[in-house]
Amino acid sequence: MSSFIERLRKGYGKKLISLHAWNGWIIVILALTGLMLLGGFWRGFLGEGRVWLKWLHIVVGIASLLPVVYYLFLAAKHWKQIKEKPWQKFNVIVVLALLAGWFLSGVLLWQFRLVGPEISNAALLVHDLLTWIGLPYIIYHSITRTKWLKQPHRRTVKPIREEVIHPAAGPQAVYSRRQVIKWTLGVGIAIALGPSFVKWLGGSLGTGFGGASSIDELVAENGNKLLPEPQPLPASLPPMGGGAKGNFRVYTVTPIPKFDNSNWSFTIDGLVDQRLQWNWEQFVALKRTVQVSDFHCVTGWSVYNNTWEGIPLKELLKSAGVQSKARTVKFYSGDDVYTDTLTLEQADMDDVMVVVMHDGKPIPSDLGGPVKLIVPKMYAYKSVKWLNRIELIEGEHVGYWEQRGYANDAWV
Ligand SMILES: Nc1nc2c(c(=O)[nH]1)N[C@H]1C(S)=C(S)[C@@H](COP(=O)(O)O)O[C@H]1N2
Ligand SMILES: [Mo]
Repeated sequence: MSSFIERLRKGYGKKLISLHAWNGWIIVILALTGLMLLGGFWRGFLGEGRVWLKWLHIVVGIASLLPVVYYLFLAAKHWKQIKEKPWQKFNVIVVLALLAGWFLSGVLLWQFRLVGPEISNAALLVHDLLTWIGLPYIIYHSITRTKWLKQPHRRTVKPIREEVIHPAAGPQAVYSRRQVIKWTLGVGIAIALGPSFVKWLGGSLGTGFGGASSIDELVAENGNKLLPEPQPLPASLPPMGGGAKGNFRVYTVTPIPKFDNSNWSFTIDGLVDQRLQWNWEQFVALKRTVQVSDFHCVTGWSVYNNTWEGIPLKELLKSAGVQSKARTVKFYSGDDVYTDTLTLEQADMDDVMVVVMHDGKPIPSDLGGPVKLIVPKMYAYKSVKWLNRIELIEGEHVGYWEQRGYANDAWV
């Protein structure tokens, strides 16, 4: 073992440099794939590619452990070498802490089924938070470390003239210009990323476990115009569950559809005794009930204690009369793309609901309003947004995310 370490330490300088480069590339790949997985824009654009991207992110994430382990062999010597350089020491500690934090929270996210929604939810928060801190830090670090900044003699604009004019102030002038560039960069990165960071922070932490102002924001920006507005039952307002905890991330694979009374309807058809269709005025008049349940997305976030008001799926199916040939309930979204299914047995669960209100307010267009499905015992990709048609079919159908690799039985 010790001879192995000795061999490692030979040519140590070169090794450190290539280690640094490897680590840099790994971080670049993880940052790009991670940001694409996060972004709503890419989510729609990628479709099936998203599943592959997620695997790439996970595999490279695991591989990121290798340079760290390799570094640990060289660490003692490196540490001695930078004894007098507090900033370099600080940098090594920051980078190692970031990598460790990303790695651990990443493993928990990867194993979300094993650890359950509460832990994976926390892991997602940590993973995102580290990204918001770590990425600007690493971008800053990598830019300020380029040769251009480190070796003033390579610059095209040389400080020679300053030296000629103010010989004594020569070296200082070089230093201060470098400082200026660094500061400009730092401030630039902060300005570029700051607002999104604050928004994220507000969404995830500040309001996430207190009031729910960002749901309120989405309600205020509701793109649908459907009248009359549904009137909440007493159990809905004030919400029986005391108000949702957490915030929804707006997920969609299409542009967000907008509805008004002229283009919205709701249909139950297929293998039913009686095909049913409602316009909005008729649909809001249907008898509703209220339930409190949690909403879990398979990517790791959850919203707890939602007070949903709507029509139990069971009741809708009963009123249409399901024929004995039917095996599968197929749900269609008004985005004309997204579909999903439940078996008739699953559709018979009491808490599967076609909802029109959340915490006593209409469901905003961003969150799938005016009407969406909720299946509390399953991951939220079953919760079809902009639900406008239920078809009973004999065979099977593979839903949008199921076609792209998610499990057909989405039990939490
Ligand atoms: N029509 C439609 N429904 C959908 C989706 C979608 O992209 N389109 N995404 C699903 C997924 S994966 C989740 S987590 C939830 C997200 O609901 P939200 O956007 O209201 O937070 O909607 C589900 N229903
Ligand atoms: Mo999801």
